[in-house]
Amino acid sequence: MFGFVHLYNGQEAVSTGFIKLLKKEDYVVSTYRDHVHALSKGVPAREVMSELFGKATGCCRGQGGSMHMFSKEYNLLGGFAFIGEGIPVATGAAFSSKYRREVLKEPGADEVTLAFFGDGTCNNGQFYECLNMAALWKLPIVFVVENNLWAIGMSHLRATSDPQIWKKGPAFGMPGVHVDGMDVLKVREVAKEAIERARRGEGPTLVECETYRFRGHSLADPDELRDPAEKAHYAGRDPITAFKKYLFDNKLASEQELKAIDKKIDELLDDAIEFADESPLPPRSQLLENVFADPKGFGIGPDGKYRCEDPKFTQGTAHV
Ligand SMILES: Cc1ncc(C[n+]2csc(CCOP(=O)(O)OP(=O)(O)O)c2C)c(N)n1
Ligand SMILES: [Mg+2]
Repeated sequence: MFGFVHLYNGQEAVSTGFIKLLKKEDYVVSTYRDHVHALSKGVPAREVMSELFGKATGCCRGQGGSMHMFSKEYNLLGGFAFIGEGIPVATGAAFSSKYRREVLKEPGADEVTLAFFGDGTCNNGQFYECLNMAALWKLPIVFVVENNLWAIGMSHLRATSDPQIWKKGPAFGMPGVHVDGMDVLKVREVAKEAIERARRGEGPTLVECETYRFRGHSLADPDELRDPAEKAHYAGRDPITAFKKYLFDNKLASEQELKAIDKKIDELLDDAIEFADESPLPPRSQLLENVFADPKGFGIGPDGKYRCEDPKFTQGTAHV
């Protein structure tokens, strides 16, 4: 993948450690590094790959692209390119669960919402506004900060008054936890406690996961600003390699078993790529669907033709 695709390599333990504990009905809100969150939540690889290819078979029918994965079926509420934008959406989802449970008396409404975002985003106002509301109303939400130490080319240490993000939780009256975000079992332990707490109705938690991105900010970034020694240090802590070692050391899996899993993954990927490659592009008539409540009257209709006969819509003036 080339261009504005923001890879997640190095951060996998965060998505896996948290999302694999969820029920299908629980909500996940992510950023532009959303491909892995989508896969962890259960969105089929074919749909994720097709969305990356901009094809009609993608989870957003090709209209979202890499930064806007969304799935109603799996309660994945995005995929947001604007940083911080997903945090209020997640807070709203958590509010709706609480409202349905406590006001509308829907017994099954015990969903938990996870909001994933980066260290740089913690300097945005929406983060603080939402911590306040979530603590005030004891919302069933976990704020998961993926602190990879960088916001594009800005070092976290140079950009924030207090780099210990977890401390901002107690300032709003909620627990704040720091965890090694490159150790999937440690992440899972912290995640379990925070998710259960939210489900019990005891309110939100802020979790800071210390991690690192192995690639540039996006694949359009030549990644020349970070110190090679820093990159090498974190490469040595690769969460996947570390977990593999844990499995061997504790005799939980054999080399052969892991090779079989690798083979399965390769097959799954090949299938997803082939599927995406062969899928059709979205038709032109889809352009304004899901953008406005009623796309009629904008002059874009069935492919290649104007749907609306009214001259005011066909003379090049937008009447919105
Ligand atoms: C509201 C807004 N302002 C600025 C940008 C440009 N921008 C894109 S990514 C980014 C840095 C985000 O860093 P961080 O939150 O640490 O996430 P990471 O990329 O490290 O996962 C910025 C400033 C944006 N996308 N949205
Ligand atoms: Mg960052």
